[in-house]
Amino acid sequence: MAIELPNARIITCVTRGKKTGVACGDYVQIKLTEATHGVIESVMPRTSLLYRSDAFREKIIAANVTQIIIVVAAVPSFYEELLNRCLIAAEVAGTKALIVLNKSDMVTQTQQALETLQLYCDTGYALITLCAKQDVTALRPYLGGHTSVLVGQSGMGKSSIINALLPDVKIRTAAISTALDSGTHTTTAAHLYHLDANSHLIDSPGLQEFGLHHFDRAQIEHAFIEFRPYLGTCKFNDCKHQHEPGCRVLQAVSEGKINARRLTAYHALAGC
Ligand SMILES: Nc1nc2c(ncn2[C@@H]2O[C@H](COP(=O)(O)OP(=O)(O)O)[C@@H](O)[C@H]2O)c(=O)[nH]1
Ligand SMILES: [Mg+2]
Ligand SMILES: [Zn+2]
Repeated sequence: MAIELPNARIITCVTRGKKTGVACGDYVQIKLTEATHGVIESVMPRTSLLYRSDAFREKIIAANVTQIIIVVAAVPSFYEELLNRCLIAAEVAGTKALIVLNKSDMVTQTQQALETLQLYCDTGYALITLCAKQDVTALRPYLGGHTSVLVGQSGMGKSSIINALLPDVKIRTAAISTALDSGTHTTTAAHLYHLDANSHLIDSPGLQEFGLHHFDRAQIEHAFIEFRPYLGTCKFNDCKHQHEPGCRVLQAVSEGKINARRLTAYHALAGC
């Protein structure tokens, strides 16, 4: 894998033996074997780790990020469940979350997508709308001092946004149709780019799913930020907020303080 040295030179390194688990964004200690090659000796402690998992395996998305930028677009349509999963992962990882609705040039569809996304603004998440093909200045104020990872389904425009921010980089982008036939232009591995000395961007491969098997119910519950004032106040300690008497979360839903769509999303994610 490619490792950047403190002098900005990029060399190729291998991991020792079977030791894997090095992620994009990691700081590593290496031993040079040749001028342009080395061996990764160890991974430095991480300040954050974003990963997904299903029942069988875990996949690291990025390490040491401070902000997760979830890129959605009206075309091709985005999965709201995936958006919720990304937000949960950001909360558990302790990073900021920003939602970017790209392809605002598709005016009518964007309007509809904004109606769906209003719920997330009401919940407290920052949302910006932009067109990677025309203008990404709306995003710039959010990037300073952060290591941001762009996540989302394929075809939403993650690579296009990074290209617009860093015109010298020219990452290849792909229409969804070509991406599906053994495509050569989709992002297949995460890659870190420097915006300036203190701000970095990680482009990640498209996500079709975002398994959260590694989180328990309490973590997921706390990651629904608007639930927090009510957690621990239900009549039953192990309340699943379904039909239990004395459930303060259900009460908050009936009072319009929590949106029912988020409670449904919670039940789907927590498997209850
Ligand atoms: N109409 C429109 N298309 C865009 C925009 N941004 C990206 N695209 C197109 O969407 C497709 C997917 O873009 P890409 O950056 O590869 O998406 P990624 O898979 O999320 O990295 C490409 O065909 C882009 O040209 C935009 O703002 N408007
Ligand atoms: Mg891409
Ligand atoms: Zn409850």
